[in-house]
Amino acid sequence: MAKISFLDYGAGNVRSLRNAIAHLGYEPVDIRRPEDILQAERLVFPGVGAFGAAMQRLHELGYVEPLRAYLQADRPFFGICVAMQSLFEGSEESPGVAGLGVIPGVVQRFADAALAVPHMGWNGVRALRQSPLLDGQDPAAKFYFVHSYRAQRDAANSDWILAETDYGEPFVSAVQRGQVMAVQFHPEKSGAVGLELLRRFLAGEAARPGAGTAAGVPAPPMPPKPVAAAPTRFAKRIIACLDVRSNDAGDLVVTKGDQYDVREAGEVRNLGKPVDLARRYYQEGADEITFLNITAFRDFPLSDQPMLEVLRRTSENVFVPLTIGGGIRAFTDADGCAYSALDVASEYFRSGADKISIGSDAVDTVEAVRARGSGDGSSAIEQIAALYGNQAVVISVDPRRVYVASPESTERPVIETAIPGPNGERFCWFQCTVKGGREGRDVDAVELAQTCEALGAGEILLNSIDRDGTGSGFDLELIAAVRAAVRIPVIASSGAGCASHFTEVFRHTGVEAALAAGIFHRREVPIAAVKDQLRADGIEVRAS
Ligand code: 1PR
Repeated sequence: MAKISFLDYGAGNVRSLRNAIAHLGYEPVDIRRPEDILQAERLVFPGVGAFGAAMQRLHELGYVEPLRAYLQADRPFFGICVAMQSLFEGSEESPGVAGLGVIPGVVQRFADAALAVPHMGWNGVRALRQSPLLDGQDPAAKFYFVHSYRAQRDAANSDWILAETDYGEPFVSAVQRGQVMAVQFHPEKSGAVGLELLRRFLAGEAARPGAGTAAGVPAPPMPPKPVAAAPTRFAKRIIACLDVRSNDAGDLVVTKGDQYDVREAGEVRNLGKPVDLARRYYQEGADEITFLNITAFRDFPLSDQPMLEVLRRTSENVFVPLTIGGGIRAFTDADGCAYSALDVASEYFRSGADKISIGSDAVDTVEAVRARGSGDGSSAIEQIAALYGNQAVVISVDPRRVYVASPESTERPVIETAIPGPNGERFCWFQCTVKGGREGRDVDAVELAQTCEALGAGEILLNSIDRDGTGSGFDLELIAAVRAAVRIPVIASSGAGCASHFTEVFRHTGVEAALAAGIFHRREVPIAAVKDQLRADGIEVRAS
């Protein structure tokens, strides 16, 4: 079995890729010194975070020249996401920073202003020619992408381009020449189809012997493969959410609020064990799993080791994106030891999270920005996005309707609502809360979303205290207002009671994802039934 060398430059969550390689029966050995690169038999290079940070790290480690030599020698190489982009000459994301320059072209930001950026979610891959890496893949298969920049095919690089994907425009989703290959998506987060593609590389089955070399010797002409001309279709995401807390016996359990009240007959509702439920939802076809540590606002999450252990164990067997929220902000523990939000988030990433979600601290940040007039780089959002990338930062919003008799009754932006208030009020605004809905603030959901987007957040998880656990459907007016106000992806949350509620929220608001908890935990509506309904209603979803 070939030795797998692993190039981890320490910028993000590569634990999942290590787990995927181990799950496939291989043991990755870390590159520790530049000379390890040229001795590698088979090299896997995951790229996370910004292009410039990746290239800077490679230079600091002295890896750039050995890597160029390895690639020029057409040695087995598999790059992922930013690592694929690093093969090009450069990227608009980091002007003036040179890439490895093996492939002609400059990576650019998505241009289509109508699309949510980052391109975050499941999309197809259209092979432009035959290759053992992709041959035989189900043309309907979808892979998990999360990136804001993309490479495009042109005359100078076309012999490198193996596959394209459509997102407003076609972009490069896989490159290959000889033994050198790389993909824009994350195979370690793309379920069974991603694991199979990774397995082919690890097993030495992903390239035809003598099929050309990275050194520029053109591959022998391949018999033209009838290219599936159908455009790839971006899927809506169905996310399973696990609200987690300790019960009165001190066990970490999955619970569920009814308008954020998680107690029933005085007891914390216990709906199961986090690791078991997460694995079940992965097997049932969830496109993402979100854990929310719902009492972390008062308990210090890093002392809450069971939550980190939940992440470590879940990431060993769940190969779709994991988000963790709860307690991500600066803390001083009982011993007076101070931790930054970045310290807390980094611990979550090291334990296997792909994204972190910030709730209460985001509201504090918006109030500070409003008072100061702008961001100053000190917020958790700015610090975590700068190191781990925008796509790693989700903002969890806990809004509730505040009804007013007229728009003049408040300074906050109101909507005229089709759902009258308790006294027949026809206007309301969406008040943000902190500490799990326990404390209302003078911030509305649209302002919070826009300010956090401007600070670098990559996604909005939009809950609704009014709809949470009710099964009465999503708060479409709230969701439509936030969706229209930002360009980053929005996840609709709270209130799902049946499969058609998902069709309703996608059709009415255009959000990229919808999340549910209660109907999945209580086994009332399987994830597959939601996807079947959406497919029947003409909405693109990933096959479960
Ligand atoms: O403020 O950064 O420490 O983060 C706390 C996190 O915990 C936030 O994401 C907040 O939304 C969440 N949270 C805090 N208290 C509760 C509670 O329920 N008492 N969970 C809570 C909020 C919202 C969703 C829920 C959907 C779908 N839960 O997670 O799963 O509403 O539910 P449904 O499909 O059953 O209707 P911080």
